[in-house]
Amino acid sequence: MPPVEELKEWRQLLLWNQFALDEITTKLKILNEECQHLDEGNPIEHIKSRVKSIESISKKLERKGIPFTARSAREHIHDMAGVRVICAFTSDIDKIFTMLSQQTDVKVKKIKDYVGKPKANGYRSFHIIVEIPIFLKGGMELMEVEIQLRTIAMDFWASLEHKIYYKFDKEVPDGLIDELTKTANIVNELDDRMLTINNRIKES
Ligand code: 0O2
Repeated sequence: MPPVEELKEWRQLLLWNQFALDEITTKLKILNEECQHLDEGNPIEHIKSRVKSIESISKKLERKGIPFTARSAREHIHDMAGVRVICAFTSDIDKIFTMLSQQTDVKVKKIKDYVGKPKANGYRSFHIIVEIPIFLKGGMELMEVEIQLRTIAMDFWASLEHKIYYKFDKEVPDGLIDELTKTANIVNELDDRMLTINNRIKES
């Protein structure tokens, strides 16, 4: 394909991913506001979103041994549109997942439950890949979005771990890895205790 045409495909793909992010973010905001209206509190503390950078897409395709084209990115990269939903309590994660997955235009394609089954380093987060429609001038397109659902405590740990990982250029000394895993356990305990407090408040 001529370079100009390929560039156009990339621009379109990134734009469509931004549209998908806009759609899913609106869905999440509506659910949060409705829960507030129904006096059920607000399950979402805040939402972050990003379209994966071209550099990051290129690295991921290279790792997978797939050619760097917009078409193969669309087919093989499932987190080009990414949303991180930060909740107060672990119970909010289930609540948001249930509400979202019940919507008729949301198809859950993949679930990675690192909350039920944390990674060896202690990483906890609930990841889903959903497919949603976006409506364009020429018709409808189905787009994938990766949604990471996690508590404030899980996010705190993951953000610091991510920084450390890059600081050491992915070669984190063993002692530090152990320390990080221990802190992940503390974070887990903190989430459990916060949930217990919240349940007690609700009961009273
Ligand atoms: P960025 O900058 O966050 O986008 P797959 O898509 O199935 O081929 P992948 O991408 O490894 O495989 O999927 P997975 O396991 O769902 O992880 C994707 C994202 O989860 C990562 O994105 C991180 O955001 C986060 N993540 C996964 N494991 C860890 C971890 O051990 N520590 C931290 N801090 N975050 C983690 P990217 O692609 O790395 O980058």
